Amino acid sequence: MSFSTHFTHAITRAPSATITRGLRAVDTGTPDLALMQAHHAAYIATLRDTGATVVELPPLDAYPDSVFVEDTALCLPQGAVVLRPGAPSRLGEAAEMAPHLKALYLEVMAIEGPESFIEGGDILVTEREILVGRSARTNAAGTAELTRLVSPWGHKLREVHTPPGVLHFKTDCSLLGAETILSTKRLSASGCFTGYRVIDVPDGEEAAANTIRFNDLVLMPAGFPRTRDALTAAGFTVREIGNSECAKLDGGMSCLSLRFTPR
Ligand code: CIR
Repeated sequence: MSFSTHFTHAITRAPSATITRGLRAVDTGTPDLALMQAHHAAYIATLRDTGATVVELPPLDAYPDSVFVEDTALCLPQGAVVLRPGAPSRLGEAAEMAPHLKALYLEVMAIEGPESFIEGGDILVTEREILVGRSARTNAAGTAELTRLVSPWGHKLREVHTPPGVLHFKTDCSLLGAETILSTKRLSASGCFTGYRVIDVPDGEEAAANTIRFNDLVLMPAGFPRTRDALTAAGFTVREIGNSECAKLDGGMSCLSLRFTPR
């Protein structure tokens, strides 16, 4: 079973009423909390449909973006690493996540800083390597510190680049299978996925690039029929989840969970 696509556990955090103050690159309207909660419930139910255990954490009003738990930690088969979000308003979210990882994992390490910043949205774990996209949130020191921590576990890191103007590396790509990546053309054109099988997101549906492969399902945002049809034709079992409210805050399928098999 591939450790990069198959998991026994996920952690999610309920959206807070303060989500209306969440970070966004462009203001396209205030997120509707009730609709976001409904989408979040559908997301969790879909993770559970695969047989996984989902740990649902309560809302954190002090951190408007804390529903996007992916940015707080990197979960690997050998242990977890608590990250250091580069957005100042999100830095404290990582410490809030640490005890929940310690409850499930034998080994939990942490990026210490003070100059290192790295968010989970910039980290794509594949079966053979960990790609880290340099971005406005993730710097070279963060990548170097992560490399020092996970190399003893046998992981190879490769630094790549998040396209300009794109929040996170994984805003534009996702792992669909051990050797298969879904990517926007603007990202795959950089050559960073040479050696993988790449499925390009159809033009105009770039916002569908952030999906998650979770056990036998691919969860993707609703409203991108050509991407859905391409994934279905490629043999994936797709579930569409409403993402209109998280999209207003530049969030998508991967941001909403940590996915792992603890040890
Ligand atoms: C932020 O700007 O940090 C949030 N509004 C969105 C975070 C999305 N997280 C992710 O892609 N992993």
